[in-house]
Amino acid sequence: MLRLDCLRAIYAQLEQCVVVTIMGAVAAELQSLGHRPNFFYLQHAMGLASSTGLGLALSLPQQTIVVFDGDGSVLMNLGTFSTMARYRPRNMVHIVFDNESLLSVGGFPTATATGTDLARVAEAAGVPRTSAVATCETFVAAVNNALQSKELTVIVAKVEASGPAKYVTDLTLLENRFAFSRYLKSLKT
Ligand SMILES: Cc1ncc(C[n+]2csc(CCOP(=O)(O)OP(=O)(O)O)c2C)c(N)n1
Repeated sequence: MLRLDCLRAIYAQLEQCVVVTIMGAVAAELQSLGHRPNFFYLQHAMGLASSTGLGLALSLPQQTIVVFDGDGSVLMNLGTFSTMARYRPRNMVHIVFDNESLLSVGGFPTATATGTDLARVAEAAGVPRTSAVATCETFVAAVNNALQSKELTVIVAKVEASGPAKYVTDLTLLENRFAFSRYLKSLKT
């Protein structure tokens, strides 16, 4: 399964959500489908996309927050699942694209390549809804279920370790940050 195909399959639904991604390949892929003011590509702070999403979910309870993460990033901040489960926002879907590697910086293998199961880690941390998917159809179904369930959900999607040739977006962090901030302020909360 290709991450780009997954993103393409749910892209239309993201219009109604507040979206945070990690830096690198996934940010470039999402932006290649078309940037929207409700998309924030978190740069540099590896591992903290879900923490950013959690803060947004708690402060914007009327919005649905979707976080696109990577296995390497989650492994740098594994405690995030416990913190998410502790606060248990009903409006947050955390999608981890697990390509078993640090693709954006050369493709070094991560611990998910040798047995760490992030969906089970999330479940053991107390996240109420978790799923592991490996096909585009099951991915779309899992996302639709999560959006309808109104319950904190972690979806771990096994994807191929391949992505765009260029991993940079053509938006600078500051430009994205200010536009996203204005978008958030425009929301009726
Ligand atoms: C604290 C920190 N360490 C290292 C980096 C460099 N870095 C940027 S992207 C990345 C890999 C991210 O891996 P993963 O989350 O699995 O996503 P993928 O690149 O595979 O899509 C690394 C190590 C960083 N930005 N911040």
